[in-house]
Amino acid sequence: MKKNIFILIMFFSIIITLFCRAGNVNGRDSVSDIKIADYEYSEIENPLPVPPLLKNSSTDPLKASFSLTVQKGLTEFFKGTGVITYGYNGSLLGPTLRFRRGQSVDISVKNSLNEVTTVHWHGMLVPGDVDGGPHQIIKSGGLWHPAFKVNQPAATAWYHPHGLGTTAVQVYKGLAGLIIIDDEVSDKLNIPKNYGVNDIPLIVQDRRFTSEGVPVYMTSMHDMMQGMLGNTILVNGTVNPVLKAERIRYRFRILNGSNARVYDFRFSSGLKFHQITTDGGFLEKPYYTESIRLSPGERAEIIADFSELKEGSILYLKSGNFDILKIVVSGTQKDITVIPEELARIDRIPLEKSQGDRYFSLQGMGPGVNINGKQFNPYRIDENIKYDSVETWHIRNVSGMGMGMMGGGMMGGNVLHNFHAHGIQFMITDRGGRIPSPSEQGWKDTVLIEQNEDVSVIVRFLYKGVFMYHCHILEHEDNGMMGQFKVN
Ligand SMILES: [Cu+2]
Repeated sequence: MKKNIFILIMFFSIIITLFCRAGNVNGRDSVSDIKIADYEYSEIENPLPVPPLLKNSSTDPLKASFSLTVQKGLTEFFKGTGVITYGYNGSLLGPTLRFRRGQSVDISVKNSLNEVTTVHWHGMLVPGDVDGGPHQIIKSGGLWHPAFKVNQPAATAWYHPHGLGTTAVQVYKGLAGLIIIDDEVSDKLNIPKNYGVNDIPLIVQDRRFTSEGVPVYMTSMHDMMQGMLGNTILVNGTVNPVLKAERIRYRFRILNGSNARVYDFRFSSGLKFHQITTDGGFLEKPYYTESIRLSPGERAEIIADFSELKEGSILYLKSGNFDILKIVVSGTQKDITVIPEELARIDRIPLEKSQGDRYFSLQGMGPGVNINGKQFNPYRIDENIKYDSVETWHIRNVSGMGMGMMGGGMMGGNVLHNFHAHGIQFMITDRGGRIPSPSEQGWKDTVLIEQNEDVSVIVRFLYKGVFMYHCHILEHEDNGMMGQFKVN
């Protein structure tokens, strides 16, 4: 009886919250008059754009200076349907920032939006006061000048807004960009590294388009539960992208920049590829596989070898039924790159160094999602951690518990969460009682946790300040599935 009343209360609170938040990204429609396209809106193909590298205005090789403006713009995802989007230094997404290990970086961020924003450097090891979480607000018209030293291995990271309760909608409107970190290890590897030529960034996001080609946000009950899932995939902000490729090896830096969708990337032809990195840098050895799973916020670099394919071959990078990127392979270009047997040495933290355990229970649903029974409170520090200490964190997704009826049917079964923490890179030591797959045996800052699954990670805390930990399904984060830890 009690359980039924609880479910009823949850149901009505979800409905109310949903109606308060639902609508067009441009604030036009109500839920009832939106027609969602149930097919890919258009077949017109577009060349895959590559985000430009942002110019470093410093002449000192030990320094890097960048300028970003957060702005509003107009984007035609489909011809003749201009819609308002957000971007950094442009109307959608942002330029790629390229840092070198050892560099002192300063960034000038101007907020030209009519609302507050923040810029979080996801995957960067930086102190809490420049991390760009919900405490480092940039007011409308305001400026922010974070500065930090890059001291971490070569990796692909990214930047995106992280305002209180506004992360999901601001990312959905277009705010996201890549960060590339180079170091001596990446210099020495003879892998594809010519940005935009054989080293291709892929920012993969899904959007829900109406049958008129207009993106809409939060139009169904599912969106509150599982996060916002789209009906169309964008790569680097473009629908139906095509890459004209040579018959050589390509490195793809894949970022799952979606709000809530989990992808199982594979090639349509069954072509196997080498995964070479996880979120925080190179694996020790390439992992030869035919698919890779990435949840929101996660990154992986892969090398695909097209040299054995026939002239004019067409293949697709796919996930489920989605064609994510069409690749047309041709040409006779020579390739001097290799797939090395060894990539990097990883300084693993020995398990016996762990000085303590902490437990994080990802639970609840819809507007009630929480961690350890608590929803986010910016004025509360949830975990106090000693600087330079090593801990084991045990993260559990218990969303399904006691929710049999709703979890099984209407809500679509498996409730996924993932766990991202700022200011750290961790190593997964245990996934569901097993050692993790080779695909996850590198530095991570975001990890997918399926329903009723336990994941343990070991981590050393080398940066001081207040940091967030949260579910990176952005609607869950904004609904309060987030906490704060303080390293001191
Ligand atoms: Cu979640």
